[in-house]
Amino acid sequence: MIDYTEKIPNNVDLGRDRVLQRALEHWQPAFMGWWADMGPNESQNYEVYLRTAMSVEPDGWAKFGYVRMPEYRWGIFLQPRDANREVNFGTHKGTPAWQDVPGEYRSMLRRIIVTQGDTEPASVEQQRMLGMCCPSLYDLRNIFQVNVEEGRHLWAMVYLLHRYFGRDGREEAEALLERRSGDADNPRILGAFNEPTPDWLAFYMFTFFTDRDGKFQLCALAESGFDPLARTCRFMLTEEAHHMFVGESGITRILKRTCEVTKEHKLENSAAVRAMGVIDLETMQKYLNFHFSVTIDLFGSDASSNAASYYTTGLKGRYEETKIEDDHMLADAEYPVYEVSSGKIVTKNVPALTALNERLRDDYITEIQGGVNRWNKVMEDAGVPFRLTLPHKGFHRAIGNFAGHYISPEGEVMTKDAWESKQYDWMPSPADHAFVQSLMTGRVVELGKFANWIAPPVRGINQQPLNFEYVRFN
Ligand code: BYC
Ligand code: FE
Ligand code: FE
Repeated sequence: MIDYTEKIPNNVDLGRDRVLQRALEHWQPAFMGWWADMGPNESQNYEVYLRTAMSVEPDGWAKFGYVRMPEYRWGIFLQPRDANREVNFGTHKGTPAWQDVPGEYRSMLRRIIVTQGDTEPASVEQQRMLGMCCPSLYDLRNIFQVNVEEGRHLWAMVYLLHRYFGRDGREEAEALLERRSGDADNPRILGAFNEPTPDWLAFYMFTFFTDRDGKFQLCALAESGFDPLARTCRFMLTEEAHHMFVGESGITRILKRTCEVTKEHKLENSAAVRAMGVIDLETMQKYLNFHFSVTIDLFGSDASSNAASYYTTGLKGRYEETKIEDDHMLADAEYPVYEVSSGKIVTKNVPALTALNERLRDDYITEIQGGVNRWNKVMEDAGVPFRLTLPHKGFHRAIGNFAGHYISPEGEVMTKDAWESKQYDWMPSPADHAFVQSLMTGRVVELGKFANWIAPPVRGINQQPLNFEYVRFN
């Protein structure tokens, strides 16, 4: 008999909750089976220098030490409760925050939690082969850190399903371990989580762009009137910062290396850059275009009655809801959305309530633009004229008002044929993927060594040196 309170660090008084313990006794072995099948490939015996959340205190949520990943302690942590917290928006604004699921919103709430939960194991599945071609031990440790924490985020949602949703919650928790990223018959719920993450450039782009969708969605759910969801998401956000750091700094390091080699050898075109075994900036732009476009689809339709209901019912707020100065009801407010009309992109004001997905997407894009500006500093400092840009919001969209339209990165409305004939100027072609893959055929694991195509980071993890043994292979 496993002692789950011992095995699962938690601040939910797990030891006294018999119903929850019984539910976890069934789910935990299934999770371990899923990790063995779908977690990082061939990693079961590695000892990895990981941080583990042991409590929600500032000194407790990042304990560092060597861990075999199957023995990682996936804990259940909620931000401590504020007894005075209220529902801060929608028709229940001003009433005490719910400690239990409001019966009339049960299925809506379950669906939000399932959608959030589904993305977490999906990303682990997408990344599972990348350890085999890591550019350094430092990077290998970072991807494993991201993977175990996404596993913990799955635990966080499964806790809510088990604790608050009874039998159908348990069924949903099982289904979260059964869907598979990219599977033809039983795929993950949201589009971007069924795309392959075939190489480390894609991984860094994913953690910069797609984990940041995670941040914005978690921020919106951290405003929820359902207090256990809000507190769970608040704590998840502490881990999300590192995932986005891995992505942003990973891209920064690739750009830095490419600029160094370009300047040193006075290279004049991307073929010459590639010949030196580093990634040309045109390819960086194509990857950016792809990851940006599939990620902004994750925010849902520009006009969504689901989003309106989530808000009026008090289940899902806006980004930084309580810092916004308005009525928090959006009774008469409007918000501009784009639309394609007679071959042109036009804006149109719609009720702000239905445009909440679009608003969150816009908040997200503002933050993304800041990151792209920081990347461009690398080229500026190196004296390389190339600059990365975000494509138009309508480029390569499958969800919302732009779906079914063919928009160039500059925002022109095109015919399908014209767009398709240009798509590999804008997004990675099979040949581009093959080139990136050719740089990543084996792993770089000598202490302190980094692959040729990426610069070392500025500093190590937890003040360890760059030549620290971040992973022991055994
Ligand atoms: N792909 O009314 P609409 C993270 C569906 S990432 C496929 O606009 P709604 C992480 C939609 O479900 C954060 N289907 O949708 C990152 C709906 O289906 P039904 C994840 C899509 O509900 C990295 C229909 O289309 N968390 O944590 O307003 C690593 C109509 O759409 C997509 C959340 O997403 C799509 N992209 O908005 C690890 C938060 N988009 O009703 C982790 C919870 C829409 O026709 N989810 N559809 O069956 C939500 O709040 C909402 O479900 C969404 C969609 C914002 C995603
Ligand atoms: Fe996550
Ligand atoms: Fe994440």
